[in-house]
Amino acid sequence: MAVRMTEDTLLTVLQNKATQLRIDSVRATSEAGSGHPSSCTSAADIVATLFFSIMRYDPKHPKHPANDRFILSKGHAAPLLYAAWAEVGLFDRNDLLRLRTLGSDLEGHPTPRLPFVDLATGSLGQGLPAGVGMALNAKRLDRSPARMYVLMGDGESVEGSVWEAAEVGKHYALDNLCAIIDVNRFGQSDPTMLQHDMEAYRARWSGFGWHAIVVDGHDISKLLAAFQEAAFTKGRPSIILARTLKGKGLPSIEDQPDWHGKPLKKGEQTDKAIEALTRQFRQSAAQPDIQPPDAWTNGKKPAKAMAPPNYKSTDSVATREAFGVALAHVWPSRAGDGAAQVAEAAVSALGIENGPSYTQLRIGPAGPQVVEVAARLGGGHDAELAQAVTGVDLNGLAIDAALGLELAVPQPQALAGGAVTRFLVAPPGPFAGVEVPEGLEHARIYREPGYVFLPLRRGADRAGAILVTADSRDEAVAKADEAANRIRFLTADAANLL
Ligand SMILES: Cc1ncc(C[n+]2csc(CCOP(=O)(O)OP(=O)(O)O)c2C)c(N)n1
Ligand SMILES: [Mg+2]
Repeated sequence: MAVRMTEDTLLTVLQNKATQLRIDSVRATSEAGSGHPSSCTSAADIVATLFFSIMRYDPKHPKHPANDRFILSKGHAAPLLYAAWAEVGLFDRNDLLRLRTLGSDLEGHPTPRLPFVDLATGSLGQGLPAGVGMALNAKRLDRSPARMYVLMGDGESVEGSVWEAAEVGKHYALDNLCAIIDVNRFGQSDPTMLQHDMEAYRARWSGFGWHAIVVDGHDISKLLAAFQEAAFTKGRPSIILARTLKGKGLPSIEDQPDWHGKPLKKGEQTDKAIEALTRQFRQSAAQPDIQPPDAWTNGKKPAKAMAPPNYKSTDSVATREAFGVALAHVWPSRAGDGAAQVAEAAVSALGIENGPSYTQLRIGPAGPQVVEVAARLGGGHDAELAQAVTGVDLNGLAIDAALGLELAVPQPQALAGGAVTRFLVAPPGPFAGVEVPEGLEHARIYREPGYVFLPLRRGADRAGAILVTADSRDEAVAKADEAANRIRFLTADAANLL
C-alpha cells in the first residue's frame, strides 16, 4: 500500500532529486568536455518536480500511450533530461558519462532514437508547436488523459514559432498542455530582453489567453502548487513562468554571464562544484512516489502502421507537396478498396443503404489518397446535425473507416422514414439576431450578431441549417420549408426599431 509522504518529506525528496540531477549534469558535461551545465542546473528543480511528483507515467515504458509527456524544448539541456531518466531507473547512471561520445545515443541534443524522446530538439522554438500538436492529438483523436509538458528557455521564448503555437494552443482550448519557461535571464551571450521582469512575461502570456502562473523556479513547494493549479485549469493552456538563476547551485557561475555552453574543467573546478552540490543533500530515506498513467483505453484497436512517403530523402520536394503527401499518409485509403467504398462502408454501418457519401481525394505520387471522408444524410453533409438526429458520429466513423480501424457499429436511433437538411438564408445586411421557434432544437445558425450577410451567391453565404425528420422524405421536405419560414432573422436596423 502506498503511504502518502508528509509535505516536508516530499520536499526533501524532491530537493535531493534536483541536487542529484545537477550533479549528474555537471559530471557528464565535464567528462565530455562540452555541453551546457548552467542551462541544466537552472531547470533542475522544475524537472525534478515534474518527474518525481507531478507527471503520471510508467518509468519502465516511456512510450506508454497514456503517459504524460515531457518535451525538452531547450534541447541543449539534454544532460538534465538524461539524468532524470537515469534517476527513474530507465538506464544505468554510468551511461551518462558517455554523453557526446561516438556511438552513444546520449547526444548533445536529444533525438527520438531514445525511447523517451518524442521530438528531436536543439533548434530552439520547436517544442511548443509540437506540444500543441500532441495535446490536440491526445484530446481529439486518442481521447487520452495524458498531459503535455514543454520546457522552454527564456531566450528561446522570443522565437516567432513559440507565439504562433501560443495562438493555436489558446484557440483549441488545450487545457492538457502546460508550458514552462525557465526564466534564468540569460540567453547565449547576453542578458535576455526582459531579464527577470516576470510581470512582463505574465502580461504577454495572459494576453495570448493562457493561464499564466509566475513562480520562483527554485522553490519546489511553489512549483508543486503551480503544476497542480495548471492541471485544474480548464478551457485554456497554462504556462508556468519560473524565475530561476542560470548555473544555480554552481558557485562562481550562478547568475553570471559568459557561462552559456561551457563545461566546468575536469579536475578541481568540477570536483569543487560537486562537493558544493553534495553538501546540499538532506537526510531522507524516503523514495518518490511516481504516479502511474491513468488506466485508459479509447476502445479502438491501433491503426495500421503508416507507410512512409515514397520519395527518397535526397529528392527535392516542394514543402506544400510534401505536406499534402504527409496528410494523405495520415488518412490513407484502404489498398485496392477505393475511397468511395471507405465512405460507403461508414454509411452502411449506420444501416443506411446506398447513402450518398462525400470524399476528398488528393492525387499524390502513390496514387489517390483519402484526405477527408464524410457522409451525406438527407441532402446535407453536416455531421454535427446528423449526429443530433441519429446519435451517431458519422464523421468520426468515416474517419475510423479511412484509418482502417475496426468499426464499432453504433446503434442509430430509428429515423422516422425521412430526413432532410434545409439550409437557411438571411436577408442581406447586418445581422442582429434570430428568432427560432420552439421545437426546432436542431437549428444551427452559422453566424454571430454583427456579421454582415451578403446576397446568396455561394455556399458560404448561407446563414444556417435545420435538420428535420418525418414519416417520409416528402413530408420532411414540407416540414422543413414550413419551419424555415418561421425562423426570423433580424437585421440591425429592424432590431433598432424594437
Ligand atoms: C533556432 C536556434 N537559434 C539559435 C540557437 C543557438 N542557441 C543554442 S542555446 C541558445 C541560447 C538559449 O537561451 P535560453 O533559451 O535562455 O536557454 P538557457 O540555456 O538560458 O536555459 C542559443 C541561441 C539554436 N539552438 N536554435
Ligand atoms: Mg535563458
